Amino acid sequence: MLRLHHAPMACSLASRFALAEAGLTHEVAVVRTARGENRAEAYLQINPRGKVPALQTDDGVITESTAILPFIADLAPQAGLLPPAGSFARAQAQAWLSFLSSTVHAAYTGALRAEAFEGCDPTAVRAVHVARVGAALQEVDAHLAEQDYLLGDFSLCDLYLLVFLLWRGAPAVAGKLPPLPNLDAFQQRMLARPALAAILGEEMKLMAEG
Ligand SMILES: N[C@@H](CCC(=O)N[C@@H](CS)C(=O)NCC(=O)O)C(=O)O
Repeated sequence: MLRLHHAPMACSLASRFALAEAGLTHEVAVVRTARGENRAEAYLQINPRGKVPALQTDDGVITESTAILPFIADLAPQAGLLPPAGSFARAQAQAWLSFLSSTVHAAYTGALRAEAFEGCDPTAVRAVHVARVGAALQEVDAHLAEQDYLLGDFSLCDLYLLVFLLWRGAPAVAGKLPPLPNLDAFQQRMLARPALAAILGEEMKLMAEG
């Protein structure tokens, strides 16, 4: 049994994409962070940090995208979502997952949730972090000048990247990022994947429900 605890359009969307691309049977449990459901006792029993994603498995709960994503890839090796464990290419994949989590996601957190930085001026916090998002994405954009996907061929790293490209539409960052032509083209390539387009349709409906 695989049950993904996921908030609409949150970073957990990468895990949702990965489960679909892996072809694994799973359930999605929607956690409305906008309604505080992630702070309810029932959810804290699953992830005491009150964050999504959390993946319930037969062996227990896994938290943190950088742990969940490779776990999904390894459950479905036939899907070829990541290079084999122990290979040089796998280490490169892990480097991208770490960069996306610790640099890109962290920068977005400051940009989108500036008010959470207690004792700091939210306008200043937001400006610094929007600049960091832009710089980090420019680095990725330059990487994609020579190749279509982060590792050359499509991989799970691209699913994680896609989430952070979709976040560019958030009011706090929209129109404030530098031009990212290679990432724009990448996003279009990714959205042409039927499984991803179908999930995004569902996500839009969930977002509309609030
Ligand atoms: N390092 C964690 C970060 C998880 C995280 O920050 N999740 C956000 C959604 S993108 C969340 O659950 N926010 C709800 C909250 O903090 O109240 C991961 O990558 O899994």
